[in-house]
Amino acid sequence: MQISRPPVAIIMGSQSDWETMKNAADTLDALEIAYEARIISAHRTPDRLVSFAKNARDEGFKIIIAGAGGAAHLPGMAAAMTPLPVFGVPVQSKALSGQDSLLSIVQMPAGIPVGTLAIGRAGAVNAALLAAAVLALTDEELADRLDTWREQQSASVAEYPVDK
Ligand code: RP5
Repeated sequence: MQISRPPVAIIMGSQSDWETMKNAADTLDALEIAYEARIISAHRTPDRLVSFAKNARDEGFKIIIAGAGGAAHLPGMAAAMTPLPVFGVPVQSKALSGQDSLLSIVQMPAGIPVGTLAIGRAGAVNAALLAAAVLALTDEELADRLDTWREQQSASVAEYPVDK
């Protein structure tokens, strides 16, 4: 039987990454985009990674958001094994504040792209928004929801600062 997955997979290297990656999930929720979130460690569960990445497209996923910290090989290794777009989120590490995660994810050799976002929450939110923008190319109702989300964001920014 063919498994039908939601359009977005959010994968992360550890339970400890969920606090960051939940921001991607919350953003997808706000845009009514279905997703599946999974813990897949490039280092601790390599077989799980191979199985996931090699089958992701056939199972129906369209976009992968991959978050990891430290020696963050997960996004790059996933991208090596799937033609789906992979957006990488560097999780803020304790030792090096996420600089290690960022450099591990962003410096992919030519030929295997990972769209790399900012460290931490901003990167997770923006990965979800990029996923939404890609899916909206072929989904007019989602395009409308994304337009509304952006309009609401603009409307929420006060024009003048106030003393607090
Ligand atoms: C990475 O190591 C994970 O993505 C996580 O950010 C980091 C620490 O993992 P844990 O020791 O919390 O499992 O692989």
